[in-house]
This record gives sequence, C-alpha cells and structure tokens, in this order.
Amino acid sequence: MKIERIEQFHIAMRLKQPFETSFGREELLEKIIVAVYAEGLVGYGESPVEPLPLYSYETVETCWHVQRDALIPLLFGAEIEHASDLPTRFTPVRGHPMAKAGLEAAVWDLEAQMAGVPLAKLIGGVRTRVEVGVSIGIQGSVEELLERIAEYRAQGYRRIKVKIKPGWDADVLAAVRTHYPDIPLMADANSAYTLDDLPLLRSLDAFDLLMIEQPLAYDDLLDHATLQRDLLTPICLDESITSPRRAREALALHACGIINIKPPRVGGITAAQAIHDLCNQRDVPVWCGGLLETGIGRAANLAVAALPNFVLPGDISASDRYWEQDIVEPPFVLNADGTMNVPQGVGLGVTVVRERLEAATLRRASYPQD
Ligand code: OSB
Ligand code: MG
Repeated sequence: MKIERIEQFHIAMRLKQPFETSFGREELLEKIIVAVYAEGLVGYGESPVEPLPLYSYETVETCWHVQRDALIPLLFGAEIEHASDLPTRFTPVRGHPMAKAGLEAAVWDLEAQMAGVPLAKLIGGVRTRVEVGVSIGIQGSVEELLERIAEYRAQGYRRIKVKIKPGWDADVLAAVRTHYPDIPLMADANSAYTLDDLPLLRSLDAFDLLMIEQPLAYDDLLDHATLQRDLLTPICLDESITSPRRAREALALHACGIINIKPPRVGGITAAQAIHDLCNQRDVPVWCGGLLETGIGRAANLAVAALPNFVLPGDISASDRYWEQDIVEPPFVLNADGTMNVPQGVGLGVTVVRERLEAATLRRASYPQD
C-alpha cells in the first residue's frame, strides 16, 4: 500500500471516575490517535501515552515528536507491503514502543480493510469472544473498594484486579477474600516494592491470587527471578516487558510465570504476536492488559486477545467503565457471562465517530505538511 496522508490528534478524554495506582491518580487522560490514509481508506491507531513519564518513559510530547520527526517520514518512503514489516522499517528509531504501536495499528487496520477481514482474523485470532475482567484503582477505604467490587460483579465482571501499594495491600486483600472467598482475584503493584519487602510479598501467598503483577522495579528482571523462587503465587510481568527480546530474557531467567501483553507497551501488534508465540512454545500463559484506551485501542487489544494463548482474562472492560461516551460506535459492552465480543466487521470492526474525535482534540497535525 502507498500511504498518502497521516494525521495526528492529541486528545483529552475524562474518565468517569479517577483511576489511582501506586504511581499516581489520573482523571483527564491524554492520548495520541493517528489516522493513516491509503487507497481511499483510513486506518486508526492509538498511542495511550500520558502527560508525564510515570507508567512508561514515553509521554504525549515524546510520542508527538518521535512520530512527527522520526517515524512518519519512514512511512512516506518506500511502499509498505505488510503491517508486519513496520517493526523492521522502524528499527533505526530506538525505543518509543507506544509511538510506533499507534502507527502500526493504523496500518494493520488498513491492511485488514483491504483484505476485507476483521483484524482478529488477519492476525491469527481464534476466538469470537474473550474473557475479560476489571482493574480497580486504589480507593479511599476498604469499604469503598468492597462496594466497587460488588458493583462490577453485579455488572458481570468475574475476574477482579486490585491495585496495591505499601500500606494498601495484605489487609485489603484479606478483606476482599473474606467477602469473596472464591472469585478469580489478582493484585497489581505497579513496581511499588523491593526485595526488602519479601516478608510482606510472601504473606500474599495466603490469598490464592491468580498472580501478582509487577511487584518490583519497572525495568527489572533479576530481582523478579529471585522473588519468584520464594513465592508460590505466579509473578506476572507488565512494565518490564517492553519488547519480544525482553520477553525472551524474562523467560530465560524465570523472572515470571505469566506475561501481561499490552500491544502498545511492546511496540505494536506484530511484537505482541511474537511474544504470544514465544510464550506459547514455553507453555507460559499470557493475557491482554490495558492502558485505559479509547475504543480505538480497545478494538485492537480485543483482536490480539483472540490469539490462542491468551488464556487468562484481559483488562479489557466495557466502554462505560471508562467513558460517558466512547469515540467509536458501537461502544464495547460486557456479555452476561463476563466475556466481550471480538469485533467481526472488517478492520478494527468499529466506526470512529469523527465529530467525537475532533471534539476531544487539543492539537492536530497533517502530513505531509502543507
Ligand atoms: O498496570 O495494568 C496497569 C492502567 C494504566 C496504567 C497501567 C495499568 C493500568 C490498568 C488499567 O491496570 C487497565 C485498563 O482497564 O485499561
Ligand atoms: Mg499492570
């Protein structure tokens, strides 16, 4: 395909409820959406970056700059045969996986539209619905957390993920287990602990958690390997896995038993497929994480979660868990059995509502610049 035009949208979207993790509290989210035009079609992709480098080193400003000055010029060079060729095209640019992933997703959307198939089908997805859960931020009190869990359970979410941090951990999980002895439950620390916290982390084995997500430093593998030897609960890595190479290193070191694959964190859908395939060969289960995406990123995540080794419920919640109004139609809804449908229309399988995208836009640019 020959790319004719690319647009960048820096958008702001307000969450219905603030989301608090060990690294901060978010309410007004900012992201970069790209629209890629070729052969009379348009594909969309999302880079779920944040204003500050708290979850990842990438920010709205670095993403805007790296896309504009380094990545977009590479897409206007030679024609692109397949979306899966983009990681190679992008190799001269070091790092910046989310900036790359947004552009790559838009080209995947285009390729699926040109082939006349849903994105999930094009990338090897085998499911039409996937099991999903909900990730619940740190609350003001244990009572509030129990209320939130009751609300989400009533809506149909089965697996519950609780964010933890020092001071909001063992007692909180004990209270949740007292009220819900049997639910699929997990905890995500977003790098809030060190090996000095071994006794506390060991005590979490009592709560029969599905996994504990990223307990130690955001870029660590070695300490996680040491910790995993001392824990019964499987460690799941999130922040530490930023590429297929890092996934290979993590498995070689036995730093985790499970990997959370977020396509934007690892550089895109092609990298997500590679990590999926590697984990599949090693019998390491994976699941699809989320970065509070709009419907554009969510559609891509659902396509990826349809791959065979995505055997654990994803952090892919319904549009109304995040937004008063999503920027795609139809919005994503939860099925009564705790699953979500993988879109079956061509490409992303949802329609981007241009007026809503433009209403959310703070800054816009079009390339080649006129
Ligand atoms: O660590 O998984 C995480 C959201 C923002 C940044 C990091 C994380 C999260 C979530 C929310 O847990 C997942 C979602 O519902 O999109
Ligand atoms: Mg996480």
